[in-house]
Amino acid sequence: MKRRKFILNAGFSGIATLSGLNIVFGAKMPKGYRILGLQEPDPFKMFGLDSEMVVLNKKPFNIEAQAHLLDDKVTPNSKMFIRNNGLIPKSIDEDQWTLQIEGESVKEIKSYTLNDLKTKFKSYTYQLTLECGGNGRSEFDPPAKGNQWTVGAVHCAQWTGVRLKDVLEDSGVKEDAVYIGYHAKDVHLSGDSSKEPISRGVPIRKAYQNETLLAYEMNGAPIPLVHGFPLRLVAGGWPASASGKWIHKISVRNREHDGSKMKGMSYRVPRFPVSPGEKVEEKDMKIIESMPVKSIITYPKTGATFKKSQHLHIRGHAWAGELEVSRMEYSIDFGATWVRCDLEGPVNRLAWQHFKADILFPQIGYYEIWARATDTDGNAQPMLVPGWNPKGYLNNACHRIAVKVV
Ligand SMILES: Nc1nc2c(c(=O)[nH]1)N[C@H]1C(S)=C(S)[C@@H](COP(=O)(O)O)O[C@H]1N2
Ligand SMILES: [Mo]
Repeated sequence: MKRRKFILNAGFSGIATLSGLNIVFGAKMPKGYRILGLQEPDPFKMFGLDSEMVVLNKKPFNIEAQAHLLDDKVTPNSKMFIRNNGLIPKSIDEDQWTLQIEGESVKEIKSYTLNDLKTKFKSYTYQLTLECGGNGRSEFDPPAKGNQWTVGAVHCAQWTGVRLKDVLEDSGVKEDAVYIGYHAKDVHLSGDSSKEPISRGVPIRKAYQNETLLAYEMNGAPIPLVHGFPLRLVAGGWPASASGKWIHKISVRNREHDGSKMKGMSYRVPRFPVSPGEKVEEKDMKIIESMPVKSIITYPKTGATFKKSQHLHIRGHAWAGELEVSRMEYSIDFGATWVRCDLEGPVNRLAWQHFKADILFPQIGYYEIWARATDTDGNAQPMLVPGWNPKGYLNNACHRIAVKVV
């Protein structure tokens, strides 16, 4: 792909040009007409999205799923939410791509081509849950700025690549290493190439987990451009912001990584509970690590109608950051009583788990089905929106759907 810039010029001559190219019948264009070459590209076509995906923002692209779209056990590309902080890199040459391991705490700076990674190290495939830290933000009151995600900023795709720890070991990591930070090829919204849209990372202990991958495949094929082609860090169970797309450098740090969106209020929550709307100082904020326990009902679609005589088979997924989900329940009486669902174990650590249940409704009418997951530490999802925080992160309130029984 070649970097192109569309610039429309209509000089004194009255001759319209697009990027220096003469628009031959430009003088005949209806007044105020926006030529195709300048129109927004269609994200549905560009990213091959399911027609029911919801676009929250076009610059940068932020697109979410709806609960019923997430029904597959492995999320297909067409139903994966998209979260960009900057502009998708345009010119990527896979053959020229390198990953450099650098930083104060690396013994030797090393550079790997994609082919080096693929041939020198053992590859692994895991299904990994990635949820945006701001998933559910739209429910906070007072509202928090940022993408107003509802429930659809989560996916669990299959990632193939090499273990970050194997590559770090190969480069040689010094004893004082505490953190790694990623550097990526996306472009800052300002167009300023000296600024990085995002450069986050994880502590060494997370970097060294078996499931923390430098991935080059997603769902059995090269990673789609929008999800990080040709190389992505994948750190399942943590806010997805830790999983850098389009990465070309990993810095091994002797202190907490201080890249773009690591400091200030970004991807941080208060160290202690605060009241809604309260001003919180930066020093009282801490970095989000493992994501909290959560679940989603993916069948039926909210609003569906069923016959009273019919058993309703509900299903969905549950996940719990670094932990597992140990219990899954549903309620049809607004949480007065809870009934156990069937819950499967994860296919591998950090993958979401599937649940199902059979419901027979006592009488006709309107119902809400609420779902509640509990993790292996005994933490259950709250029924209502949990701890308000300035940036609107970590809303793991119970998901609910409406059904009519006739
Ligand atoms: N380079 C880069 N990596 C990135 C981002 C980004 O903007 N640039 N966004 C992060 C955030 S905030 C999220 S939630 C996930 C979204 O991943 P997805 O678009 O593949 O769903 O990517 C993360 N990795
Ligand atoms: Mo995110």
